[in-house]
Amino acid sequence: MVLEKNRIAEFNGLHAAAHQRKFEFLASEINNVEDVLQKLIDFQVAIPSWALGTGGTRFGRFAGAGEPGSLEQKLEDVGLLHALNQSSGAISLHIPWDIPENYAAIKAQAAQLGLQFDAVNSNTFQDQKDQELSYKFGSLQHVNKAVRKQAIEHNIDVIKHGVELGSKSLTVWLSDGSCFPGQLNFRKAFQNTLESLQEIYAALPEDWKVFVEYKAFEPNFYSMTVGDWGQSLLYANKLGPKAYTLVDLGHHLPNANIEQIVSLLLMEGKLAGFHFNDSKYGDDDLTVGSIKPYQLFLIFNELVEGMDARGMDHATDLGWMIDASHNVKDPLEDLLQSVEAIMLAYAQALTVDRKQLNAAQEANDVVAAQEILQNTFRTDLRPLVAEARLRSGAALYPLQFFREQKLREALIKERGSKTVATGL
Ligand SMILES: [Mn+2]
Repeated sequence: MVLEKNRIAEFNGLHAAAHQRKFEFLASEINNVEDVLQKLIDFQVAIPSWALGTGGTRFGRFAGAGEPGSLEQKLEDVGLLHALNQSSGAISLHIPWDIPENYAAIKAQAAQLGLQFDAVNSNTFQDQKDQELSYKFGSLQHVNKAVRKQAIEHNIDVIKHGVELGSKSLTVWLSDGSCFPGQLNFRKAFQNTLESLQEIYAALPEDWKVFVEYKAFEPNFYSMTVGDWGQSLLYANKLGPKAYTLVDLGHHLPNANIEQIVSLLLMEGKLAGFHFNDSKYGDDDLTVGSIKPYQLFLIFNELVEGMDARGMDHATDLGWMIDASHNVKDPLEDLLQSVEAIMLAYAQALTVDRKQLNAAQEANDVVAAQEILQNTFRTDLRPLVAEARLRSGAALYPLQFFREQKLREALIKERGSKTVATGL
């Protein structure tokens, strides 16, 4: 489904006057508002190919209607999101769920929709139909060298797909670990994993990066071989300058101070980027900002501070991606909400008075420091984010547009009500 530009312009016209009043009031309160707007316009969040269908749990899956049934339709969906918010200009593919049959055609379609190919993702957490050896007891860590070799070759194969598409990074998330004490020799598992990663690293093209993602638990419940940021950083440091640590918000133990982790990884020049989601208990795959919006703001606050300290470009120097997929919402509506939450937290972080905050920190003025952060967090910046969308040709209110214009209904008409997207 292609969205005609004039439909968005018409919608924006209806809401322009009310928006303008709110924006002008807000703009008068913000220093360097034009600079902030440009940063919001430049910022893009990648959409993973597996988030476009309704997610499931191990108990069941309740597929929605009009879900994309092919890679082409997944690109269409991300193109639709991008047309609505102009902030979703990239797609992240999962191999082997989304192997292109024709690279040139897929690249042409993406270009037409204004989309880039973000990091490619390997999969050694499940066995594929025609796979020779099983990953039941791990992949890159496996005690059997032949299994490790198969997993290494898969990762190198994923890099080759990425090269064809114009991706520049490989994300490795391992489900490797153990479920019971005594099952694994931790040191040997680490060494095997490191050696496997070294072989994958050696296959990276010159201008590529590898992101080592960590997760505290699940599917293994006693130990994970890349279980936290310390372990990931160990691998990244041992691998070399093209290896980085990737932070997935849902992959921590409860109450972990993620903003501090982010700050220190940035300081070390080893932060790859983000997988955004939210959770109440652990890896719940919920909509970004739906449970802990203040934490999201505090993370962005450290990101902006840390990136500025290193002279980094917010839009291009880290990888930004949503990684969430759950059971009960329309996936496109969910993604619109997630991108909005990310843009809002980023806008808040951009408007923190850093001079004042720094002065409060230097003076041990704890109360003032808290006031500065919370004043910013409690300021409603939604008109600022909407203005950035307006200026980039997106819809002032993407979710409202999606519903009023009955876009899901149009997709169901086109694709049918019994389509199931590949993925989790
Ligand atoms: Mn992730």
